[in-house]
Amino acid sequence: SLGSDSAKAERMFRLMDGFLKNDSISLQQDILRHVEYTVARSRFNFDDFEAYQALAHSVRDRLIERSHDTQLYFKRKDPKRVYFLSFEYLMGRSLSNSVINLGIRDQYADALSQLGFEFEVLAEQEGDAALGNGGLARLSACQMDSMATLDYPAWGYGLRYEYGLFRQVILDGFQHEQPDFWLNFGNPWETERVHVTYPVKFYGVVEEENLNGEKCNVWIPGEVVEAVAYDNPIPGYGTRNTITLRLWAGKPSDQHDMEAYNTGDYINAVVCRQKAENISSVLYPDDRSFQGKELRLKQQYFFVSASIQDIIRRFKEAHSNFDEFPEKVALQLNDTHPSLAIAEVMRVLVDKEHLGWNKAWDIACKIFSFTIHAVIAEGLEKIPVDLLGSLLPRHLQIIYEINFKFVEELKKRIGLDYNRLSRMSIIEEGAVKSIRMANLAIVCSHTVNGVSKVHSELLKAKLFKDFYELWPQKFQCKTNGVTQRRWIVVSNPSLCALISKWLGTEAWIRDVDLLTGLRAYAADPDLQQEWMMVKKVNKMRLAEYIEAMSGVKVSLDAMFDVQTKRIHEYKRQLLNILGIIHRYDCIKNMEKSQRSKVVPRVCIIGGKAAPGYEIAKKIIKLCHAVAEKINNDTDVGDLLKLVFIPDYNVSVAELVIPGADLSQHISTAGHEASGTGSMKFLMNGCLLLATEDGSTVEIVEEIGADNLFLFGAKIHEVPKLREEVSPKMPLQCARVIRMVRDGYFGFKDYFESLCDTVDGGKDFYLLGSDFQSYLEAQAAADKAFADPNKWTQMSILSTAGSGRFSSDRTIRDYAEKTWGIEPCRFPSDG
Ligand code: GL9
Repeated sequence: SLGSDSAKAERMFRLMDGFLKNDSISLQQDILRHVEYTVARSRFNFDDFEAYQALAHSVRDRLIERSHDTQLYFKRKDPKRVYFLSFEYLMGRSLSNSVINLGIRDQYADALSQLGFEFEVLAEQEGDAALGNGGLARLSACQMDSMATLDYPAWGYGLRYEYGLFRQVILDGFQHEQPDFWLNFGNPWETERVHVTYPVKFYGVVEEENLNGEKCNVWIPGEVVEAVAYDNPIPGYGTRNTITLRLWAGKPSDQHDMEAYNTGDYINAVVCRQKAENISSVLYPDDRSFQGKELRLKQQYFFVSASIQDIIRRFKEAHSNFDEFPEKVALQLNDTHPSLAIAEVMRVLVDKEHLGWNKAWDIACKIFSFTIHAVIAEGLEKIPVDLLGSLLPRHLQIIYEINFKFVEELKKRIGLDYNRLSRMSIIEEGAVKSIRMANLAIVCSHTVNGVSKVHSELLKAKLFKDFYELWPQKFQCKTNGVTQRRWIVVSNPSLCALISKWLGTEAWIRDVDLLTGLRAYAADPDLQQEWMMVKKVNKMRLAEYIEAMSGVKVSLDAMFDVQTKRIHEYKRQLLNILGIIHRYDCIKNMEKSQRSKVVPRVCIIGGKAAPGYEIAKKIIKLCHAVAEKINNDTDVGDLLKLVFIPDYNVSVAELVIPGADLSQHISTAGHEASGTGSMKFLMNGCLLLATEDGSTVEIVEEIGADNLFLFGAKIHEVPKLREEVSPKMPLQCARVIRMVRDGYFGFKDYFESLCDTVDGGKDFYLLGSDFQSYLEAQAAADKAFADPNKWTQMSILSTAGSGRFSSDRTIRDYAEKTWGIEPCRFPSDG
């Protein structure tokens, strides 16, 4: 009958089937409809930004439809799902990536041009979603793209910060931070799910109660904040699958309002509402340095609690027995930030589901896996016990209990080796008693992953040696990767077309190993010609940007030499700048007749310094001071330019990376866990100048040491070099530091402490001892660049060897070896 559910569904299906069409006229109508009814501008009068908004909404419609289909399909198939918990995501812009993954970029470009707009121009209207600091956060974004593309039943969970990573503004060469209120003009990509909300509790006390003769713990909170879900669709490429990144925002809890009504304090109730929203309001801009701040801990728990409630709700919709939980759920901890999830899962299973400790622990140990992104112990989070105890009293009890049982077990295994027991304990005794979040994560996780081969080895040999000896089987390696969809297809369309032309297929966009097919043509003069043309076009685009940002005109014949990443002493932007001063000094002291032999360079540096990181800020200032001197020296002209690109972020990277000839990844060996920027440059045929650190070691394995410029101390040599009482300071290095100290670039006093880090007797990051070898690598790069065919061949071989560094490979590895999940592909090819 007409009233039956299935008939209704059938009718609705027919009404909506083919509702969204992708031919040019339909797309034009669709965009205009959104101009008129969503953006509420007249279709006869709207500007580029409004056109972007309408366009974005039209794309969003298509994403929503696919995401519904995907979720319904997952629900029907009920596969094991992976839940990716990350505190940070650097998604960047969504428009181009979405239409490319949907496979309708050209159709949209055509429709827009019929309306008198240019796709590229509208795409520039979009601001970045910068809900993260750096490598770790961008990695999460790349991995989401791969999970969607490879059809894995996955969810991403995170926080919807209202203020993303600060905007970097340079005044007089100094970094200033400005708030990034990125939601100011609305965000067409997200959907607020007003009905997907969960209460998150804080503070209060734990009371023991009697439940059917059994003791149980009841947490009576002092504050409750509501978490509301914002869903961001992540479309896969070449599949209809579209997964969800669910970000939580703080919302006032109605419960609280009720209390206020009772007490009659209306004004205070309203003020409280505001306070709740603050939880998710701002991203902490300090990468890697942990300071036990209460708000940060609150954010972590807020995010974890809402996510776990959501995951358990979804599980319970289809299952009633928690024995099945590990067959249906994998929880991935992206670094220590979400590791409170362990205590939270235990709390829910024990206190709310009344499972009994051992059973609950058994389940927890089967679902968690942990990836660590740090190299040194100082990078690991420690939460002061007092702080945790006041904010989350029940969780502190649970962590103590976990630790007690773990240490008891451990004593049985290793005896009473108190040094080792105290090193491995989840609780650190000391001036400030704290919880070692990494230890908690390792104890509970079935798998602990490093992010490159050398990093994984370091974890086993140093950072977590004790744990490795106890549980060798837990430790694995998942070398990072980046998505070729964003880093070639979106950001370098001409290279994308060239690759597809020579491989005779676009299949490499999903099956990246096919890139090795380029090796066969690396010496082909025709490919080399076309390859050089593509690079030239990208350099032109970058040169225009540089001129617009800094007023510096650069020559396209020069080698574009790029170092863009967060500013850190260990990443050694200072080594780069000292090398540039040396180059400048050499040119100045050269016979005029010799200058024609110099390979011209444009040195490009970009990156943000954490607001409280003084030395990093001085490095930025030094870069500007040196640039000022060099760029205004007519004696030097086009032989050398130095530019700092302000406010480096994902969309700036999309412009910079394709235009780079050479890029620098020059961390002191043993300090970069992986590094992922290098992989993006590699994909774009940029040659690397690098130390044998992090993932570079594997890049060398893949493309061969002849195709990049390696230098510097190796990981095993570093400790010894550090021990040398007064580190070798080569004359050339001493000389350039002297120039800075003497005020050659001004700001003499200001740079003093910066110079001290190198020649103050410590030189912890070994700039001095690596200097000579750095200059040699630079000279080798110059020499190679002077031979364009040779250079181009190396460039082609770089791209050809970049396939192993696709996040598709990383994610497949995780799915098979860590999460135990399988693809679940919506049956359609559209
Ligand atoms: C990092 C490592 O330092 C990088 O070497 C690594 O490539 C990425 C991704 O695994 O993770 N760990 C870390 O804390 N950050 C990293 O980049 N920092 C930021 O994300 C700012």
